[in-house]
Amino acid sequence: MFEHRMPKGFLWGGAVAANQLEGAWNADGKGPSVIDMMTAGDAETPREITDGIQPGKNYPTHEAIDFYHHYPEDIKLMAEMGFKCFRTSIAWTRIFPNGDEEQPNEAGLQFYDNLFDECHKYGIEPVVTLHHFEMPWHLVEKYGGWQSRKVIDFFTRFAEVCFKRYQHKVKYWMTFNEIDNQSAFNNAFLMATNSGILFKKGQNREKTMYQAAHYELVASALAVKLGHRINPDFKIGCMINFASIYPLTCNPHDVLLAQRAAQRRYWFSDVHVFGEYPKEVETYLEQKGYRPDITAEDRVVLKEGTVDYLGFSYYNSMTVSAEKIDADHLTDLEAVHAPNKYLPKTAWGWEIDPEGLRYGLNWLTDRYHLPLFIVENGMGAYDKVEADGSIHDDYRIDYLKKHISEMEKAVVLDGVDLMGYTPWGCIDIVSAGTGQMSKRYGFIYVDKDDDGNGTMKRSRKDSFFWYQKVIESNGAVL
Ligand code: P53
Repeated sequence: MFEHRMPKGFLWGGAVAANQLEGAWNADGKGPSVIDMMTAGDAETPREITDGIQPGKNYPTHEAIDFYHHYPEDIKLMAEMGFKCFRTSIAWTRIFPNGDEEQPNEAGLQFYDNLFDECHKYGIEPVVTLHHFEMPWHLVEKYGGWQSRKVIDFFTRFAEVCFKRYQHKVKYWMTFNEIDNQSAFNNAFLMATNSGILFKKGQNREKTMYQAAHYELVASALAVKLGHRINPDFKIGCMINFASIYPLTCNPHDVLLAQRAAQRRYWFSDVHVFGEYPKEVETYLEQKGYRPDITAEDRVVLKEGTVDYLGFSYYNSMTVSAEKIDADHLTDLEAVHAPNKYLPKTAWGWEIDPEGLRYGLNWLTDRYHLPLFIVENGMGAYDKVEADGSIHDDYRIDYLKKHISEMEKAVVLDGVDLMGYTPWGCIDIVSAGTGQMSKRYGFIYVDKDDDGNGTMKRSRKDSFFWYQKVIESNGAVL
């Protein structure tokens, strides 16, 4: 046991992304985004990315939970839980429906004014991601997504409009959500959501990924510079999908591979934080003969636009084995993933590892020496509604309790500088990975099923009342 001292002003809250909850996918001038082209899948079936909207198919983001029209009610429920902050994203396509316009769409800007005002009514601080799997479809089609350097200009224009418009309403920003997902460059879903890239047959996926990621990193650095000029009080972070990486055994082959896997996955945040590419990646690109378009001017921009904090999601750890592929032959991280026999799994096969969060908080602190922000954590689960309407989600409470406890040890016992904690999907939303409604993360239940049926009625799960006490006690009562 340890004396409980979470810092005053710790940002307890919850997180979502525009595309997964707003719905209203073509309302008030909004254009379609890449994820609006994705059908619903399930635990076994991947989402299909269709070329344009096809009649008769189920596109779950189109309506989602219709937060666009329900936000006053939903923010009120979050306030009832005691939220200090609310993380969401600004859908690029509400502001620039095609992405390459000169002038923004006023109706889209007005929506986020209303939303942020609603948050402030309850003393809830908005935490805003600019790029969360929502690239305008037009940019995907016309420019090949982030394969084109031109997209840097479109994105920075979008960022500038948002920074100027909301400079007195939003202080905490993040540029790119989970930018490192694309280290798994063979995964079509992750390449589409991260970078708006649909591969052509025979295309070198790895090479393409390094180029696109470079343009994103430059765009992010330019946005950081712009943001700080507009309001020096802004805190602008990067955002990575973090998994603690473990060697399967203490065989040095496994240990070396684990180190290499971390180098291949965390170089994105190295560039965000240090403003330069790590040696290992430069050397790898050289060896592969990829020679991405990285100009001397880009390198200056990267140095000038380093981030203020590091935001990350934490769902699981990742164990790697060198049995088939060793450190010198590593390309795709998914190919070296090995099951960890010490860890239980969710119904979707995600390994549950609370201590990995404490390990990760320390690891990231050692590597980056920056304030950290846990902007996603949680477990997808099927919920059962009882006859009286109650939902006894003790499995969710158990998962979160264990993770918060490890988080608190990292802060109190290990001295980690942590800004806040926003568990994922604080209200039930569309799953990004599967497109399901039934993969639920929320404290707030939404009555809607995978086929789109339901009343959309919101209700409080047991975890709602539990999290309310956690926040009220600043994390002392778990
Ligand atoms: P879902 C995996 C696959 C897709 C998105 O994921 C992911 C991950 C994380 O390992 O990233 C984040 O909905 C993402 C959210 C997403 C959340 O994880 O597939 O930032 O948009 O909803 C949870 O269960």
